[in-house]
Amino acid sequence: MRYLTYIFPLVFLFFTACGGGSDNQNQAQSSADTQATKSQSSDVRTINIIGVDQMKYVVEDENQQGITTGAKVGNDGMLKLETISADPGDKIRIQLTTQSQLPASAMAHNFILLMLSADVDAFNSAAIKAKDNNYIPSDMTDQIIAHTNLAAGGETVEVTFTVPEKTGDYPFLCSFPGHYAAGMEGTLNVE
Ligand SMILES: [Cu+2]
Repeated sequence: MRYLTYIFPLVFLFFTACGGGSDNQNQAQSSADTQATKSQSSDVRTINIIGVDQMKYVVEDENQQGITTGAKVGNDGMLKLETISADPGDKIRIQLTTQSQLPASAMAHNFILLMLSADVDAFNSAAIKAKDNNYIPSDMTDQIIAHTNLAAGGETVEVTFTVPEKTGDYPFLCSFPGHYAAGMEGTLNVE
């Protein structure tokens, strides 16, 4: 009987090794996605973003639904995230991972989505002084639609929100000091 312990992992290995090529896997994945969309109208679209030491939001997969990208950042071929497009009422989950070897005090990122009417420069200036509140200015929270916590190197944070009904270009930024000025920002285009 004790040999079963060794046989089961081998059987697993066998099936894994016989799995189809990556094309087949992608097809299976996309059809699974379609089915999920059909069966659940309240589906949440997840967008994976990486925060890098160059103080930019970048993406590993530029083919994620509804995003546009710009210049290459760093040597890993990752592209700067420029915009996220969404329909009013969409549910979006932002997952932000920080890639850094630096300590949290020197390098961390967040994702803050502001109202259409927000003054981004003023918000950012206030945020820099709000270190004790993780760079969220407590007297300007009425300008925030959604935000993550800070993610230090190796950490992932996320926030899920419903896209506003009013169309327009909503600004988002990282409020860690210096990052917005360095280009860690973009827009959510609601159309
Ligand atoms: Cu940042």
